[in-house]
Amino acid sequence: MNEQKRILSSFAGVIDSTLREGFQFSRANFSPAEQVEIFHFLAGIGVEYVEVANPVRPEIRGMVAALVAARGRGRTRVLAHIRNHEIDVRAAIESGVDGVNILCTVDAERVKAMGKTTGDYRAALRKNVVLAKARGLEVRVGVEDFFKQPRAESLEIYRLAAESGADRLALADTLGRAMSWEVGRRIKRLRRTVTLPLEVHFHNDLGHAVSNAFAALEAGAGYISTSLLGIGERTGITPTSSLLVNLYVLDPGIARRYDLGRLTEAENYVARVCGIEMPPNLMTNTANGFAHKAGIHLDALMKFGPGKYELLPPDLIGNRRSLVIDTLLSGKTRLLDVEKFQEKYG
Ligand code: HCA
Ligand code: CU
Repeated sequence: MNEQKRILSSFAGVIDSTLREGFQFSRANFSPAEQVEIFHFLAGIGVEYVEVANPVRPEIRGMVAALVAARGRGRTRVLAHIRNHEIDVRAAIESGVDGVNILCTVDAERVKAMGKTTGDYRAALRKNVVLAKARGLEVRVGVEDFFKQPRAESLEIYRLAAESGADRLALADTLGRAMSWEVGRRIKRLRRTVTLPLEVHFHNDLGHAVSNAFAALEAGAGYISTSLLGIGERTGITPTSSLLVNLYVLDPGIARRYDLGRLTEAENYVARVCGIEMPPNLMTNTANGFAHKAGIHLDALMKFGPGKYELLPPDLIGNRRSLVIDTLLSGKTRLLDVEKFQEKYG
């Protein structure tokens, strides 16, 4: 099997965390109505899961309840992101979410600061997974900062989680420091001992959040954690639009599974409510995602059509093309040419 086929056969779904990781973006202060609106965008796109913050916090509880109500009978399931604490599991059960994403640490210092031994922490995990499963929740168990933690400790968490009935395991590149070759190597190795579906979460501090997601898929991970615009702590994570557009480029059939046409509106909405400009490096940017300016580009577009310099038709993701003329760089292309072009290609 080649890389492309391997990626497509491992890909299992999107776990969008705009309402959890994205909420941790310095400029995100979503109101309850905005949260529900974001949920509707995500459900409209068709992501499999929406991750929300921890309902153990009273200020979060109402928001989670509103999102559970918004979910209705749709296919998008709601997951609460919680710690390995029984009170968190109980709050999640009460909140009506479909599942829990339990985040574990294997950092001895962090466990000690909780006043626990590693043994206590592991025993709690076993109990928490069993409790959540007994109450009908889907359970994911993840390890924070996986790439810098002792391998044996993470494996022990995964082993325990699997044995206790977890449905999915996860690893996070919390500091965004993993290189794609390391991601591929570590996940392939992990797949030899771990059989449950794997979810991955990559931060973008070094600019690898998208390519690491694909290295992970190629190595056998199934679920990718994303957020609209890629917002999150610091520089954020893999953008939902980038993940889906990449999948589309690998296999246009992905457009039957997700409504890609809503990506532009969804990401522009999130930018607006965060009070920020759209990032210029996303294809969902309406000013430049499909803007053609250099003479060579414009000229080729006029002669051969948009395919020469567009990976995909802009309207596929709900965006539009713009032709930038009358600049120092735009060469011979004139308004008349643009009008003719538009008549032909829209
Ligand atoms: C954080 C936690 C997390 C958790 C990811 C996950 C991370 O630091 O806020 O549960 O998969 O990056 O480790 O977002
Ligand atoms: Cu994170």
